[in-house]
Amino acid sequence: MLDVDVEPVVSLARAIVPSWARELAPSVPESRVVGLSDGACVVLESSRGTDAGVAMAVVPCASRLSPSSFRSCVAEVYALVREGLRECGFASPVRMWNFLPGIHDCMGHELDRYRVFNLGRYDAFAGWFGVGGPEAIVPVLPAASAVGHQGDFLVVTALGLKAPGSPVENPRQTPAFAYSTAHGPRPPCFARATVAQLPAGPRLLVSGTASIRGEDSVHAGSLPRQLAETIENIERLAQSVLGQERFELSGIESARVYFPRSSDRGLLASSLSARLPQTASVEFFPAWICRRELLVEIEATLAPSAC
Ligand code: 3EB
Repeated sequence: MLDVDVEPVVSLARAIVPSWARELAPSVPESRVVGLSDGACVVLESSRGTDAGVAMAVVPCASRLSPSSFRSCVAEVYALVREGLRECGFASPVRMWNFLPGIHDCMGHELDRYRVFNLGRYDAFAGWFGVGGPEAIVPVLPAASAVGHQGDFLVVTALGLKAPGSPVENPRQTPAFAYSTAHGPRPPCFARATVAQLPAGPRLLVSGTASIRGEDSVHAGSLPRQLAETIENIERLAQSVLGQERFELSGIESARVYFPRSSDRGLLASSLSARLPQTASVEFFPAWICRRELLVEIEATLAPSAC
């Protein structure tokens, strides 16, 4: 049984996995509480379906942890989520969602909580895939989103399948795992997208995508230009998929739009209804983006176009 105080946090955390992913793993969740090495505790939940599993870790009060404790907490949580997927029988993470408390809070010299998160996530991936550094990590990186929310808890969730996806990078952007130290001492470990075999067929799972060219944020202060840049990034990424299937913007089935300024919602909704297919289900999700200047981040799932 879960502590009564933890239950509301866990129910909030469940909404972080988009409905398309939750529907792939509809079983009643199994939960347990595990202690972390620095005294924090984590609620682990897993659910499964015939083709996929979802694992979720929630760390209540994670915003109270010191930088070194938060770093080791993230690394341990990643290991536990991976173990959760293995136990479900779906060991390959293809898509992850990370929700951080106080994402922009300063935790030390040039280190905000997102950068400390990246240190812990890097430790975890280096541990999962050997000590070979980025070369060993890259072929198996899942697609991801990492945003900031209002709560004080950390949530890390993963969608797992039997087989790994095929990672895709965007020629307009530096791969995130190859960012320079201008964006933190360790880079964010995720693929720009991955092609995963879902029960409905192959799907391009596009990571959170923002107005970044190379590794630099562009169009600071202009939502319309950031939105145009973001869509262009998704379009070029879709066109970069090698292999049997072809992907284009018109194949978007679902999208989630993260935005930090609530007053932008109307403009986002009207601009996107003109750019995205009418059949796409689009969810607007208030959240902070990992860099303060970014005003929008969009993730999406795409079906291949008929060829
Ligand atoms: C970026 O570098 C900034 O850290 O997992 C998008 C998707 C972003 C995932 C992550 C960060 C992450 O593209 C936004």
